[in-house]
Amino acid sequence: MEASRKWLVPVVAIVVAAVLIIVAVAYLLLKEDESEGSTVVIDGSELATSGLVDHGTGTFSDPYVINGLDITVQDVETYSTINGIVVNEVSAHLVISGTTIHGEDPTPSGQRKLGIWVLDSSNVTILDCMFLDLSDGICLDNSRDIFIAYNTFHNCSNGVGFSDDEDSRCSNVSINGNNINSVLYGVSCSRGCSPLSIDGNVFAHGTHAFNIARSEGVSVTNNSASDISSYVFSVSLSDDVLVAGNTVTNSFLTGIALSDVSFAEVTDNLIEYGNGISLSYCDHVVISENVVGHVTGISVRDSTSIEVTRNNVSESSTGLLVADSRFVNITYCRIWGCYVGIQLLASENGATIVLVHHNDIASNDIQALDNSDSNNTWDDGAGEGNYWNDYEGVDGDSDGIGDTPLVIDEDSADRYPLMASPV
Ligand SMILES: [Ca+2]
Ligand SMILES: [Ca+2]
Repeated sequence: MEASRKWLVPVVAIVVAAVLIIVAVAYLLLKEDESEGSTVVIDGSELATSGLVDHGTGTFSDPYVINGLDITVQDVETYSTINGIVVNEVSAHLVISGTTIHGEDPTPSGQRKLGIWVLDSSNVTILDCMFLDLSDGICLDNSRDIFIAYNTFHNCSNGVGFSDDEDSRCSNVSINGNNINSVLYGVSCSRGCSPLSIDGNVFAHGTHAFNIARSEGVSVTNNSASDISSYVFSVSLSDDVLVAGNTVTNSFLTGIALSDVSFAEVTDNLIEYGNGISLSYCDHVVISENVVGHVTGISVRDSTSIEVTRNNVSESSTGLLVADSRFVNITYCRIWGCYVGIQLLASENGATIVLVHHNDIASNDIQALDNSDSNNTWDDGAGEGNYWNDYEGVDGDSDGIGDTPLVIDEDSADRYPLMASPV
């Protein structure tokens, strides 16, 4: 009896071990099947009981918090898109924080690795996370009320991407205070997000800081970008756009490019080098209080109703270029040390109706060019023009206005050159 019991112990152990292995394998297979290529699935209907929530009740004041995950997005060859985390149909208030998601460098061809895919969800905050070596750090798909703050993105195609799906629309997204480096696009939104706020982010060593299209209510404020190799801030096909308080350094193409944008304000930006600010096919835009220089300072093409005021443009090939545009006012700008100061250009069928007055135009190799017959006016229509530091006339009656016009060419002149700078 004693001997047969001893003999049973290893047999029972082997059977138990075998059962455990079978259960574990079945669990893993089942889990992989459920996740459809995602490492962690956060489904709205099962969020509270998922075991992922650290604390919280899912309300605005006490959101569900998922904290401190460390995820490597695994290769699953049968799937073309693989997610670290998918947030699906979540509407309860949710915070994902302190989580690191790694991809692979380079991403294997034919695969798309997303750090967090937010799908058909709202009230999601992604805070203080790290996204490394991914296709998209975060991909937003048909979601709203999303707050993305204080995260780090490194070596991704898109830091924050938005789905390209034709039916995907996002709204009320804020991207604030993130550190985004070595990415193709810091933020990429081609299908539209209204409104969208991008504030206080640091972009470095990328191809583009962001590219936003088809959006209404875009606010781009207080960001800094350095060592960006192509267009830095680009907004197109959008309405109601504010670009303010941004800094671009050591980037050699266009700093701020607006194309097909209506009702915009570009103000108080500092752009060293490159084509500072470029507008094409825009209307109702104010460009004010910017400091730009070194290739083309500010260019306005094929646009209508544009105010260019109180900008400081220096040491550019062309300081300020206005081409084929109508109803443009250039006032109170300082344009100095450029090859061409102000150039007004009209192609064969393009009317250029520009008012230029109260500017300080100084020490440019060619102070002004105007090929548009007499469609433009180099004064305010009320007896005051611009200050030109090379004006050689005199002010005999001491009214502050030169007594002879400053001649630009045979059909263009400043009739009332100012004797002192108005800015
Ligand atoms: Ca002319
Ligand atoms: Ca006078």
